Amino acid sequence: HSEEVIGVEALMRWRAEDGRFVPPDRFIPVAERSGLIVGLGNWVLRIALHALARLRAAGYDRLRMAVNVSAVQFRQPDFLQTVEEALRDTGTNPEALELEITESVAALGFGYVEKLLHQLKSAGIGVAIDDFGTGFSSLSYLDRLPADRLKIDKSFVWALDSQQPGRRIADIVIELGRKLGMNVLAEGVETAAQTSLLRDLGCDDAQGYYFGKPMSLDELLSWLPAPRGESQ
Ligand code: G
Ligand code: MN
Repeated sequence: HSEEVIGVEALMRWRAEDGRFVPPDRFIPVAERSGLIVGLGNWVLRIALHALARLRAAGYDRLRMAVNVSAVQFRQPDFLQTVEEALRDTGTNPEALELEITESVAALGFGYVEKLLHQLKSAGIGVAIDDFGTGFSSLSYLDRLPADRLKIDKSFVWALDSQQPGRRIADIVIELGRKLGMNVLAEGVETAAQTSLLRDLGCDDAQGYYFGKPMSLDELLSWLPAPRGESQ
């Protein structure tokens, strides 16, 4: 609503030896199946928190960093400890970190997920439910999970461009998130028309190519408007 940049999402990129990029939807499932995602995910978390420290040092002291977490990482018994260590080692305020999980964590069992989310919340770490609406959602679970943010999957945002039926899901998800007391963020926003529709529907926040394309940290530092200098 204010056009302010509230945060960034860390996105893993892999450039192969021939210089071409291997897309994350190809290498992440392989990393998950092989278990390599655990080490890779921990590395990403640390790189992202170091990047956040650089952003904060440059005056962007309110920015948050969102980091995607695979269900495979989430089910590691030492997951919370790993995150807390990364926060400590990088001197990051836990409130500045938001972990993105998908509905696929439901496969780990409600009790497990609920307990871990409560622990993350007590540690001050934010949690967002990513790609919401595309996975295995159980609404009764959702009501009891202490997540901070619901991220509407981009397919529903893109459907806003079509006629009436396409709009209904985004509308419903926004309403659902609000009623559950969560912040609602739309993913994959590409046009001004989508932005204004989402605003009218009461969506809190948005991300997507319309605002900024994925970029390196150095590109981000020059892309961001000058910090306003008001420290908290
Ligand atoms: O290429 P694209 O920007 O669409 O990739 C974004 C998606 O790729 C994310 O929403 C997420 O699903 C996946 N992804 C990117 N980086 C990471 C990461 O560090 N960890 C995990 N688990 N998934 C990631
Ligand atoms: Mn994400």
